[in-house]
Amino acid sequence: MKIIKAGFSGGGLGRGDGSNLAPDLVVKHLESVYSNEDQKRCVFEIEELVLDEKNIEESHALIEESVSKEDKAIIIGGDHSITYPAVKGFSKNNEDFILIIFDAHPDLMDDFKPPTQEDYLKVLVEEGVVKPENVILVGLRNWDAQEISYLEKKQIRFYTCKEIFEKGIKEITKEIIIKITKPVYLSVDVDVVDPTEAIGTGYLEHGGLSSRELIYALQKIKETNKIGMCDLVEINPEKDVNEMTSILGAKIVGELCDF
Ligand SMILES: [Mn+2]
Repeated sequence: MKIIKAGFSGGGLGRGDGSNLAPDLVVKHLESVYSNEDQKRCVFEIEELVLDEKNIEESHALIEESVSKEDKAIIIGGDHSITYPAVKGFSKNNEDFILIIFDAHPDLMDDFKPPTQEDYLKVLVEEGVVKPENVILVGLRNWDAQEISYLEKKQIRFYTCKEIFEKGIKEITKEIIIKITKPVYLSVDVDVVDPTEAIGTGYLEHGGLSSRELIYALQKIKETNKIGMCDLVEINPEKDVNEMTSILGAKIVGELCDF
């Protein structure tokens, strides 16, 4: 599996500072991932992007170009703003696709220019890169009023942690898989996981998924053979304890390594 290291935190509005260090640490811990739970040996080919923290436009353009050249890859960020150029790059090769995002937040604040971690999804929808009916958000539990009204206005499907708790992750995963009729771009913001397991991130939101629930959902989505591209974002080594969140990141990448 191709790994694209996109250690960029310049779209993190200051709170993402440190997330640029995540790719090195996640890749370091991949050395301890021998085979995943599907007994697949994980072999990685690493590409490192040289990105300028002070130049969002240029860095995003490099990410977009790099992603557009790949059929399949796992992109390790970086703050969530990198999903903006990565999805744009993916959309060049996939006219119609589904965007599945695991995140505690919808990232639908009013447009900043250029896109940041708080509004990248709104910009993708507003620019028509992804159709709102093709977006699925999983794990939401903190949002601004304007984000709630935008979700309603655009009729974007979302699963809150409350709904996931009520129905159980197996049922929710089944509902998601039924909707997978096209290629998938999968984005995983590590803050979807509860801070007890993923403390190394910018926005701590209690009441999150367990790592097992996330991994189960990812494994099942992988089994559809529809994933084209995925990213893992918002791991912040500067806020981490004993590199635990980076180790979780390596676990996630390992489980996804054979899509
Ligand atoms: Mn988030």
